[in-house]
Amino acid sequence: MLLLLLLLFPFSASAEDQLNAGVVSGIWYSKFPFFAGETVRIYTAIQNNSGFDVKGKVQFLRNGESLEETPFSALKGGLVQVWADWEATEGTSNISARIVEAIPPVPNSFATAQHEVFVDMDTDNDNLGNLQDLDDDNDGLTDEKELVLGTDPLNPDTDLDGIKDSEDIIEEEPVSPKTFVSNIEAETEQFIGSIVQNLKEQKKQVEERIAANESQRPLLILPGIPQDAVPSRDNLESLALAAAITALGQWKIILILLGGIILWKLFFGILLGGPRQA
Ligand SMILES: [Ca+2]
Ligand SMILES: [Ca+2]
Ligand SMILES: [Ca+2]
Ligand SMILES: [Ca+2]
Repeated sequence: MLLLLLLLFPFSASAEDQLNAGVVSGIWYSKFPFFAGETVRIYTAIQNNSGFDVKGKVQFLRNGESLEETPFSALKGGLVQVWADWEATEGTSNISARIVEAIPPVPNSFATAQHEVFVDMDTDNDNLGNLQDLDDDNDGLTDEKELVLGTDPLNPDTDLDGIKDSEDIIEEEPVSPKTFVSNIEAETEQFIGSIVQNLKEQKKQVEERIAANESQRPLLILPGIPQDAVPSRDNLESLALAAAITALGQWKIILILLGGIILWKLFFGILLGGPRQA
């Protein structure tokens, strides 16, 4: 590593009035890639090619804001690593390290190293950032499918019922046109069958009711009346009249009617006083 850092060292000679020391051309991390929320260590190194020992601090910055200041002491001719820890945030960050408060002072042109890094989220912690991961929440449904279904691609259990999204969603098998037609036919057949069954039941009930009426007819038979002449059980007035006619006989009716006429004539004759004499 040290040899590599020496190769990276940005300067081998400098003007006599400048201190020949500074950060190497680079920033590196304790792991890569890393994801948002993870704590990573940011490294840089200071090469001191001067004839003096150099002390000071390295200020680590993210997007121009200070993260940490780390003291260092670089012996003449030596190389030291300096680091700071950073809890990575999502997005693009410009990480830089610069020597401050150095004794003796380090030229500004040698004092700074920087690196731009993009930090992705890894929602399901499978070491594959969400940009590359097809199933960010590892619930068995791809992000694309979740967008169609309306579930949350960053939450394996969108409705918080303890069942992951892929098991909550029952995927319907696509229905072929042939199956679709068969289903329609079966449903139509079932519908017509239920209508026919219903009509059969109604017919049976009507027949039972007729049979019940037939069985009750003997109860209504009156003297002299043929069974066929009984119009219905409910028509009691007709039954009573028919029974009376049969019981008296037609000749008795005629006699009664004649008697009635005679009585009528007699009654009106007395009442009116008979024919008047002149
Ligand atoms: Ca992932
Ligand atoms: Ca998913
Ligand atoms: Ca989900
Ligand atoms: Ca669920």
